[in-house]
Amino acid sequence: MAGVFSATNRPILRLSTTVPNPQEERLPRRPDQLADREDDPGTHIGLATKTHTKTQRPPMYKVMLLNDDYTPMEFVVHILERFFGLGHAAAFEIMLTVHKKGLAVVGVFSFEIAETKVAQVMDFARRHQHPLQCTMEKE
Ligand code: TYC
Repeated sequence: MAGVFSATNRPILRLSTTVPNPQEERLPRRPDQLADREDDPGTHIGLATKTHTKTQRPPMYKVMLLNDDYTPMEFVVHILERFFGLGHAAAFEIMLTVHKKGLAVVGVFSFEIAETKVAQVMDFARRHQHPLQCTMEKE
């Protein structure tokens, strides 16, 4: 099968093409297919076609928080609750993962949403004079 596939074998790139279909070409035509040109009534028969429609999924972006030695833990928890809609327990857990491992993915979004989250976090941290870093990366 043609196309581009992800590791899970789900199609990630689908193409839309219209190609002649020899099987359909031999089928009887519907009346509306016999004459399809206003200036040449009854003389033009259209080529039967089969359309292969393949859909393309938009790329997704991981938003990550990076650890540092200065930003207070409660501030990071607050960011995760406020901008990523996490409950307190989940926010605390992710904050601890960042603290221990150096970084963690806090969500996966479309490009525009990811860009907005990064900007919101960076702006909020800067306004509170914390060096917290938030970045995004194509999945
Ligand atoms: N390491 C920070 C501290 O000990 C806490 C922290 C966690 C900072 C996550 C940034 O993304 C971060 N106060």
